Amino acid sequence: MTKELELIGRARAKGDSIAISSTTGGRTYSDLLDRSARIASSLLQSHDDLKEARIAFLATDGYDYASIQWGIWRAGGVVVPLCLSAADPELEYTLTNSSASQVVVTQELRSKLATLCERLDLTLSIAEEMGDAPARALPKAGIDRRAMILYTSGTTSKPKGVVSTHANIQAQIETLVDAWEWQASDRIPLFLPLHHIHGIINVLSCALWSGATIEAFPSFKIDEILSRIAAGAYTVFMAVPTIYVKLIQALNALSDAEREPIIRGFADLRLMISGSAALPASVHEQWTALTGQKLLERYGMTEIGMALSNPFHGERRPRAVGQPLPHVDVRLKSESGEIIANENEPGEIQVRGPGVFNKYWNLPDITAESFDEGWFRTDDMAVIETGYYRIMGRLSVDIIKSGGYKLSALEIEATLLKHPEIRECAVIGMPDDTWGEAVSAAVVLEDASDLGLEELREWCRDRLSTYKIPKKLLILESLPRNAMGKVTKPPLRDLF
Ligand code: MLC
Ligand code: AMP
Repeated sequence: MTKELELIGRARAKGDSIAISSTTGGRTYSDLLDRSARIASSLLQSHDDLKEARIAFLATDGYDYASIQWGIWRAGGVVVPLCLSAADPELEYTLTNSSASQVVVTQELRSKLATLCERLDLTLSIAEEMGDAPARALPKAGIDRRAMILYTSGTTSKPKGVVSTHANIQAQIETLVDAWEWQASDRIPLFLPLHHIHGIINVLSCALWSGATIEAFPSFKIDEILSRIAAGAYTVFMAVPTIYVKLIQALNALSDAEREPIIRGFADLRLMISGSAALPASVHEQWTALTGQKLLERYGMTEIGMALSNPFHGERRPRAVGQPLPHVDVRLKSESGEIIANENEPGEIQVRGPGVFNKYWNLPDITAESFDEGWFRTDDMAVIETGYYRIMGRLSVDIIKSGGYKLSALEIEATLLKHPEIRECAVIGMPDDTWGEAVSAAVVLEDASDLGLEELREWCRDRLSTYKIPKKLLILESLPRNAMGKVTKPPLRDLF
């Protein structure tokens, strides 16, 4: 079926309401429609339809970001959002792996991509210069068309491109709008990175779908956000556990008089959500003690959107992620391959439903292995306890969750091994009160080396995103190995 995307159609009905306010001022839904149509016309040039061409883009400002994202969609392209803190080799990998046909960037970020695009012979368009293209008729593609590729780290050393269709995205949005009772009167701050679904779907897209208002920050600017909380600027707040830890630390550092209006602001919100990593029960409880708010914890993944959620109405239980969201089927499968029918028996979470992604980009075998009779295998273990799912951890030691980012130990190891003074290495996530897990590297150095943590971190800066750079370094004579000679990671935990 070919008709206008529902996200766009819904925006038309919102006209002059403020969609996104940011440092550049308040922009209405009409502004967003107008600018994205111009960007789409500019991308199309003489073509009728981008026909799923991959267009990579990078923007700090929320309004720029949404205009470019909608512009690519309205021209019939697939969005490939880039990571703001990525290093050059990571950007190059994303651009080449997705075979992006062009890149859109805002003026302020031009220098981050100009040399790379020139080397890769990719057209680099500046968003601010795309407004003068003559308006063209825009294609109306079906919602089964592919819409987005997000890169996610996994048990392969290089990130995989998760391809979602418009129908997948729409299903992911609708389930949350329904479950969390999004309203046009909602106001939400957006400070999460916009190359992952938490920021893209749960915040940006759900808000725009609902006709709500977003206040966009270029990153997590804690002082500015706290002062807006005190001013009663929002109704809904969504963040990763690390952010709640940082908020607790910040509130505890204030005097009673400074803290009081902020606490009142938090207490007045209609909904506060945590997700993307396990929320420790202690953080959940401290937050309630400080603000009176019961955080709603939910569980999701790039490949599936959100799957499990504590209820909007009803008990929000610490350490639990609630029950399947509307239109999402969830089952647990035991190690021996049985579907678990009882409470208190752990198994792998498997998910089915319209929000589940289309495929991994150019990886047919890995895509096939990721499904079990049509159910997506998450690699996360869970158990049902008195009606609620509780996440127990991941099947793989090579996946690290730090600050809400999913990282591959294998990817970081492959980079560290390029260091001329590192002979061998093994990367693990060590428990960390603020970050959930901290990237930690055990290395065997070449004989004459006296490499230290700071020098290694500096070397990593041109090669890895900030959050992948090891926080801890352990120098060993040799790595622990099993009888087959394979490095065994669990014993390393006791050595850090
Ligand atoms: C940054 N730093 C880290 C780090 N990240 N140190 C250890 N571990 C990490 N992960 C260090 C930096 O090197 C720097 O150190 C200092 O912290 C400040 O860096 P920053 O980048 O300015 O930090 P900050 O802005 O405070 O970032 C923290 C954060 C950010 C929590 C706001 O990490 C963030 O936005 N995380 C959200 C990620 C996310 O959206 N994930 C969702 C994925 S989707 P120095 O020494 O230089 O000062 C998904 C599905 C689902 O998971 O279910 O949602
Ligand atoms: P990503 O691949 O970045 O989308 O991250 C998805 C992963 O984050 C999941 O597979 C889980 O391991 C983890 N995750 C998301 N939400 C939660 C949660 N509430 N509790 C524990 N882990 C979570």
